[in-house]
Amino acid sequence: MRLTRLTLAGLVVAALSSLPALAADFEVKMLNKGSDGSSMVFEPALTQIQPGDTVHFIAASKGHNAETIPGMFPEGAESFKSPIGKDFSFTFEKDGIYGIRCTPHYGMGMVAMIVVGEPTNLDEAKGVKQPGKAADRFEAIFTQLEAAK
Ligand SMILES: [Cu+2]
Repeated sequence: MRLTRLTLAGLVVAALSSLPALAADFEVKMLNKGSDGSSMVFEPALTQIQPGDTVHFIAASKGHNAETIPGMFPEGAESFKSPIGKDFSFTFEKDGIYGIRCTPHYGMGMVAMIVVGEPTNLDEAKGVKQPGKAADRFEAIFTQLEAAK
């Protein structure tokens, strides 16, 4: 009896561990003021996820949205542009770097990056010309991404 139970337990563990990893949820807040005092930010600026994971963009402050930056997401991936001032969720399926901007505050540097699996389009993403403060913020995010490897 005891042996049988142990065997059963072993089978259950084996079955569970062979299941694919469950999809995870992440939050990115859209804020007038970040925790470090800088204004117009997505927080965190960099989120690394796996294909099938969902990111919830939270309208913690009013007047913001989340939009994929043209040329800054993997080929074949779906682009999006969320309505201003609303929470928005997106499930990322394709590996690569997704540059995200707040449409009204792009030039003020309100940008974020979602990296799904492998950063397959790193060179293309780095090559996108960024306006104003977005250039500095993305430089910092790319540095953070390098450090996270
Ligand atoms: Cu904004």
